[in-house]
Amino acid sequence: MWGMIATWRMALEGVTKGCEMLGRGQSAGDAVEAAIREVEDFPYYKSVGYGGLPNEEMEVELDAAYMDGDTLSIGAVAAIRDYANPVSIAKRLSQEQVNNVLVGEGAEKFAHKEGFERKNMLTDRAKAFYRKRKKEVAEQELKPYSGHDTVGMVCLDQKGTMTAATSTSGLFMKKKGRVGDSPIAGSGFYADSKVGGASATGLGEDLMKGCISYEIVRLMKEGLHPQEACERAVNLLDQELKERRGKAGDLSLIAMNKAGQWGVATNIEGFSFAVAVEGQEPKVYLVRRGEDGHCSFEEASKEWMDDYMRTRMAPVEE
Ligand code: SD4
Repeated sequence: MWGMIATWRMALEGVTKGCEMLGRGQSAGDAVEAAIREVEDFPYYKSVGYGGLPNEEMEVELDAAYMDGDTLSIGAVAAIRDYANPVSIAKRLSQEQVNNVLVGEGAEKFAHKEGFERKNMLTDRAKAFYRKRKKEVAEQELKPYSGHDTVGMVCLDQKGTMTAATSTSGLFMKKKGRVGDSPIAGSGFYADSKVGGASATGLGEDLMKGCISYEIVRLMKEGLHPQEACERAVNLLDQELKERRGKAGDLSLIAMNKAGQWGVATNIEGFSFAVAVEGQEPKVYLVRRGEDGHCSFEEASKEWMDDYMRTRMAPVEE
């Protein structure tokens, strides 16, 4: 059995590519990296890689991570600028004994020495979004961009190896140096080939409060199906945050276990994800959260898919 699950519709092309690799018997490490690179390279996704939205100072600072569920090796970069594929740098860092997580200039130096592709990641389109946002309510509370798009993936290969990886430009207009959950092990991602993996998207500051990806893997280890594990973890964190802080940020999670069973949960409207397992084509689903906190999903219609691309690629009205 092999499979792959990822946050948001935008992961579909990457998941498709990754699954072709998995079907040919390639490793979960290579498949997840190739899948995330696909998303990083596409200029119209505003929260990942090239074309990602800038921070307060109009710089694109990216976070990314990679985890190997066999060895539990982790690699991550945070607030890295001017590199095309942060996920590949993270994967490379996971092979080191120490210095696995590098930030800012240190991460850039490492990437330069290792010969990774440099690229100015700030597009004219992202600049236009920046100017537009500046004009809008200046003191608006910082939250994930609507239809926000951090990519997080969990992958299972034919040999039973599981990996997880993430890539994001984080929150639009974040402070320089701000780091979200995506490069933080246990919060934005976690993978253990003996159990399964999980990955998150949403408000990093709140996702971190529950170490939520680890929590889901822990629940799967206790025997819960990925769907149950995701719902329990998301609902509990949502409830705790509301109780203790009066509100909860966006929390959306995907997970897969070592048998290729998968699950998702969210506390928002409009969360989508892409998934494929051996014998099942990659598809995009939309999640609906019921009153009882139970999440159901249905395949995205052709109209929805077309509309998604149309809005992503529409000119930016300043
Ligand atoms: C962050 N979790 O940096 C990310 C943002 C995100 O879709 O998921 N956007 O907090």
